Amino acid sequence: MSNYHIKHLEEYFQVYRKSIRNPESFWDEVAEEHFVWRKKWDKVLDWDFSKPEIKWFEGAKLNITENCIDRHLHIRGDKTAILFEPNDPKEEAQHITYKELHEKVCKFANVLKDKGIKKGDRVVIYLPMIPELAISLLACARIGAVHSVVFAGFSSTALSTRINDCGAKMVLTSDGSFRGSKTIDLKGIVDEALTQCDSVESVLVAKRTKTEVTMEEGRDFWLEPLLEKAYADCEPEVMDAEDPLFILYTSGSTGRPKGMVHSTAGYMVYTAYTFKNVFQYREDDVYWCTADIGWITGHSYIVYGPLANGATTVMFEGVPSYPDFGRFWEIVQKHKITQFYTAPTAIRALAKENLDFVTEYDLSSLKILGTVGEPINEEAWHWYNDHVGEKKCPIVDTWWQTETGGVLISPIPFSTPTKPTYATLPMPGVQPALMDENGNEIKGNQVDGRLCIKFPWPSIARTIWGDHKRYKETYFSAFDGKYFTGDGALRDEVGYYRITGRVDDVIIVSGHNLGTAPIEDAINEHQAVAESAIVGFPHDIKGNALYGYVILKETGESRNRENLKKEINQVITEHIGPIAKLDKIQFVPGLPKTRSGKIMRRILRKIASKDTSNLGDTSTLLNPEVVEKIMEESL
Ligand code: 6R9
Repeated sequence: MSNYHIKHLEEYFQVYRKSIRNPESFWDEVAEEHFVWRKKWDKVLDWDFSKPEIKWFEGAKLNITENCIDRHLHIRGDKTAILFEPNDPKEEAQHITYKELHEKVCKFANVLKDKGIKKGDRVVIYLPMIPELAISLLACARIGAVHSVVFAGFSSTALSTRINDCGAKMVLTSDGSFRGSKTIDLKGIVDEALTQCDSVESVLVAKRTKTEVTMEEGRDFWLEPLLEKAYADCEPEVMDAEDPLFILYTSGSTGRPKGMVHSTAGYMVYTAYTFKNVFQYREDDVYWCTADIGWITGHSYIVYGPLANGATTVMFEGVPSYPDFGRFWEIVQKHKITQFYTAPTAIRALAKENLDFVTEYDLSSLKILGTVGEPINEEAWHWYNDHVGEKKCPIVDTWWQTETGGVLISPIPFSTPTKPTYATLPMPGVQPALMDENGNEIKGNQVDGRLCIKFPWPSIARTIWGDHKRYKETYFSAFDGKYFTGDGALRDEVGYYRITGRVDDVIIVSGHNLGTAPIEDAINEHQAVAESAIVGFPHDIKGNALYGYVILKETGESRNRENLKKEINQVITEHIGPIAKLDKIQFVPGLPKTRSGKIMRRILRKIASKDTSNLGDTSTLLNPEVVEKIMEESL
């Protein structure tokens, strides 16, 4: 039996049981067999959730880039490591082999060293989805610098807040970025951010859009000429298992951003292990995750997890709607993608368009589909399954968080039977628990509660940069001795988990915290509804009542609004019960979303309770104009 690659359900249960009975020997074996170490660990795990302190593979020495690059050179040096698909379909795709990746990363690492970056220094990366982005993460890791990627769609304020929080010495950026038909002036945004930052000594600028930019003498340098001169080999810095690998700020749908710190060895072992199993990766596969490397999904499942497995990983610079809504499927056909991993928000957007955009392309190379980021509603799940997977590709609904580093709950394709809207079963080594409001664990099946994890897994974030107290308060204080995810979940009759949404957003209905997802799912079943979001608002008599924001499909626009409201409540009554009926329904043109596609319910809640004087941090909001519109027309 191989611990590393699970191939059927029976094997999953065997491996899972073993991983719970003796987590240390389980992870010891995985780490021993599948990675290269400069020195093995003295102890597999040391942990105390009350402090909290978590250490995996203490005493081990390694460099993650040796695992992601060097060790592949002899066996798959000429294999494509990174397949870059540009924004403009007319521009040629780039195939970067493992050998080329090695050279590029080494050169980049030497440039960083030349500019004074040393082990432990923080480097903020504000780059579009071009190869330099993936290469820069690896270059930092090569020399032990701590990278902190800021999604290149964030504003200058969001950028400067993050630079200051981690005290970055350097910023990596580009002249501009292409997104669909738009060109964005990234360097200008960096310049503006840097007026607020003192720690940054140098800025390296990659050339992409060839737009004119201002270069500040002594601070700003073009990357290319430096790379050209750089030496093509760079000895990897030997790191301790627990040395920080990167800081990544959570998307900030609630309050001030938190710089989650991930360490080296545990993160590597867990992302590689889950990548292999969740995507059943095989040597000749071409794997594509559509996320941006600015999110944890991109870190773990575009860069580190795939490369640690010697995979071919696709990086796409553009957007799903350019030059038209068939772009994703055109890419699947062109590169014969085998695993395709995206977010429900993208699926819903594409499902709204004409089906011809999908059927026009040959998607027969696909074997496995994945989703991540928010609960996937039933309608979107079926659309994905029927039209993209043509009913032959299992859908892995992967639940996890920036804080967890890797996937915690997901089906293992071809092993775990899937069920729409269910993330199904925990990964080996992961021990979920559902908790009630009084802090007791709810045992048994067909129950719902707050989702906690009872035992550490290797890639759990170790702290919040500069604020360990906040780390403890946020994740380890709500439930004694457990990591609290902030999500609500239910466990069905066979023990499958369904994530129902953030518990801050939960509205207690008839003693049950149904979560926002199942109610929204019901609303979305109405044929005129494209998308919806519900929040609670104070109600004189009931204490709490439901307010629904509903986006109509084009076909619903001409319908009588009062009738639609009745019908929507009828659908909710049928699916959930009259208790979950909405008191107010507002038809809206869009929903406020973070740039990673998550609904900012905090804002909707404020509008519903007529408390709009201070909307909090909106610097990561994708569509501020929608908020204005919703406020104007609120009920
Ligand atoms: C990986 C990522 C984390 C939050 C998480 C949960 C929601 C993610 C989900 C899901 C239902 C899934 N979430 N995956 N909800 N089903 N498959 O998205 O990290 O950006 O930190 O967000 O996203 O609410 O707590 P992050």
